[in-house]
Amino acid sequence: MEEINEKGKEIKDNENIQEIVEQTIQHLNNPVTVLKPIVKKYLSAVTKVLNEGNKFFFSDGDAKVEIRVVSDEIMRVRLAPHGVFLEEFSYAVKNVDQKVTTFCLEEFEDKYTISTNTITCVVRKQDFHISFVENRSQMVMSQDQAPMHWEENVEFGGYYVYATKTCLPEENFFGLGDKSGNLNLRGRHFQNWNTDAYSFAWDQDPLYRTIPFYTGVHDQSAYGIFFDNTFRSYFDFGKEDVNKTSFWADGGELQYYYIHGPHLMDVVKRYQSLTGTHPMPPKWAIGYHQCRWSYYPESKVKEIAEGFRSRNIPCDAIYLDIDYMDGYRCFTWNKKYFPDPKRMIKELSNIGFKTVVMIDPGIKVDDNYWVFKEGKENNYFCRRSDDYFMEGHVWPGRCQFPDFTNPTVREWWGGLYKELVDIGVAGVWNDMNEPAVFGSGTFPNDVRHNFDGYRGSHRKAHNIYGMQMVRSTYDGLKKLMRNKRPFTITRAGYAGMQRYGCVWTGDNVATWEHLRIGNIQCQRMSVSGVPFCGTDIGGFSGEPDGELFTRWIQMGTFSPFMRAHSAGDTAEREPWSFGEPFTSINRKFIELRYRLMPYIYSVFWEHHRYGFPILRPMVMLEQDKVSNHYREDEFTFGDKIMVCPVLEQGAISRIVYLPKGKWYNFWTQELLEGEKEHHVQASIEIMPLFVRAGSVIPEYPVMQYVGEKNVEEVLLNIYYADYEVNSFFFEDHGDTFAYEQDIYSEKKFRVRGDEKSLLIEQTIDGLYTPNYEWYCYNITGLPFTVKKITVDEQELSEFHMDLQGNLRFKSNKNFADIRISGI
Ligand code: MIG
Repeated sequence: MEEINEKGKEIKDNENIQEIVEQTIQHLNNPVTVLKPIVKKYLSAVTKVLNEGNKFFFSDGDAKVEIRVVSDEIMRVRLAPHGVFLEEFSYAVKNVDQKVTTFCLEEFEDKYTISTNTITCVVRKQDFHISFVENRSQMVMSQDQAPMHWEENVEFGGYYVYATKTCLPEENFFGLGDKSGNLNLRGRHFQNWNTDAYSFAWDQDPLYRTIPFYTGVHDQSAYGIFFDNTFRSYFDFGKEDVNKTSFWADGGELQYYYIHGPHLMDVVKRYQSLTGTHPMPPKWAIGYHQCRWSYYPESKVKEIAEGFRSRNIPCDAIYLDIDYMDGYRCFTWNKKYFPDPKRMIKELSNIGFKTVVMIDPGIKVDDNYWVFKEGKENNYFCRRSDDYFMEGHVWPGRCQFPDFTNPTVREWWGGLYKELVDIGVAGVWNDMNEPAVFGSGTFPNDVRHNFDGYRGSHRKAHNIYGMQMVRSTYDGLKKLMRNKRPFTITRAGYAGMQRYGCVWTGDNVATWEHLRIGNIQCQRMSVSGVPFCGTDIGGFSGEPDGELFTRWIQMGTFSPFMRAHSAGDTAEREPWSFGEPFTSINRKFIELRYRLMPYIYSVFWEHHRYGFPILRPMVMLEQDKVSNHYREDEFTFGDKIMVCPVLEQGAISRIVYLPKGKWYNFWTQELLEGEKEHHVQASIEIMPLFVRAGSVIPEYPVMQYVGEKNVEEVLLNIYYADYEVNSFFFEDHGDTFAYEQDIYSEKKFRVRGDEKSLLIEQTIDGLYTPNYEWYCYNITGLPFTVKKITVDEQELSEFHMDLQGNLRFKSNKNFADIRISGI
């Protein structure tokens, strides 16, 4: 039999023995080195198959493989090296079993097949190779290059587990969440181990989060693999060997989901159906936020808040970083800086500011500190394998750390927010939850975790720790705030984290390169199931100049999470810190964010309800063109607005590629053809933006914060197209969970134009009625002179063309169809 050693090269049995002998000799000479077995065991021929409902068990006599039909398009593969599967448990997956229409097992001479309506899983008898085939085209989407394999872990028990798939010559890869290099992952190797990566660099790996989900695109078709394993994991996309895509982990089960496309969008939506979507955020959370390490004392916080109001720059939230606490003790206040936090928060709220505070996992070892005392008495802190507490130094000094993988601890921690909620804190920011420890970086491997009753060392719990912390925060706030939507932000996380909070990309740097990195990171997070993401606008460390800051504000206007943040040792970093012309440009873009609020909010709904990503990179818009697999600058926000951030110092124009269809230049209203590149204006007042022809973009009046004004009429910006386009417009309370009971208004617009007319149809769903009565229309690009407008068959007498040549009129918001006809 042939074996494959660590480096993936094939070796014969006797060579293998030779290596073991050599290692043993080395070990005897130097007993300090750990003897690590190098023998990988591979599945051999299939000898048996058994079926139980939607699960199929294949065996080679010893090892077992379970293939489970999750839905018509998703199947799950699990490996048990000696036939015993681990108990079913996942922090990431909400529903393993979805709706399947039919499936069946068939046996052939050389293989077994399990088919649904859409896909077929093929298990080759002779060598246990598993592949997935699309029924319609008979195309092999993903196939084993070697049988699944494993290696015993003599130190901790369990196995190192490996899967190796074929990497096709023209195949490209996307996803994996938190990576800082090119969007396309092909030719690179990655590792997942949540890491506090202060001032991380281009392509530095690993970073803060673990999302072991990737998508592959070849032959114009896409599929995804979700390797649900919380141990340190690795991915190799044709780097080690151009013909192989591999993923493996330092422990746990080899368990992965094959997720079918054929469109990338379908893969991502199906991945979200497994791991969940982001709940609707409170509307203020998608406004502009101002943060710094740290604004203190109280007078400084107020000066900043008032600074926004006096300059008429919209802002919804101000953040308190660690210095608001008493000696960095979580859930306490430094009374010298903040003598009466309740009053301050109230005063901030009077001028439209929400207060968000930071909470870290490290709890100061201090017997006079109630949080420490409660945690200690109840045995809530993590312990080492020899039973001593896990201790490490963080901001407060010597600390112990709650075991957030214990449901009782999560419940306790969630309740600790009571006082903060009572005094009016609106959101919580969880930092340092990789977990980060000064000096050592993180916990040692032997720390024990409850792991929701399934037990594990830190090797297994490390990558999940941050997500369980923000989960506890989110659930706690949700209870304390009754029916109000919590706002939480986390630095670390794992697949499924989107159910509990939004994320920022961590400690970036004020450089042009980091603007580019951030642009890619947000897009990548978006196609990895974590769409509510943003960068520290301006860069956390280092000093941006006015130009860089303004370019970052422009890009940030189209980051799902829009927050400026900076380290304490840098110069002031508010939108007005750089003088003119920057202040005015920054104001104009932040205002644009608020004007587009109803559109942005609707895109969040499309994500929450239907699983669409918020940012969509070019490859997702046009995966059939291989050149798009390498485009990573431009993306759409939702499916209507194309965003082309300016990433170069001194740029006054740039080349943009527009996908299929027709697009209006947002600034000039010029109509441009898609499927080609254009050279467009991009001086400092402009970041190129394009609107898909046929779109309806709802707009609110500029507000200084969400809810400042009653919306009296909604402006509908409609862009003529000579084809049909659908648009969404979602509204609801903006801060409650009533949408779960259908208390919302979901409008669909269908716009269809021809040479002489434009038809706009509206359907309305849901049980919520907005307060305003009127829509105003701003119709761009009509190719004819308007003769007549009818609203639900009634002729409208008042309409006019404005200075830009746009058609303007008003109607009742409940119209069903509007016909504009011309000559
Ligand atoms: O060790 O709380 O990424 O956003 O301002 C640094 C202080 C701790 C790291 C976070 C950053 C935050 C800072 N924190």
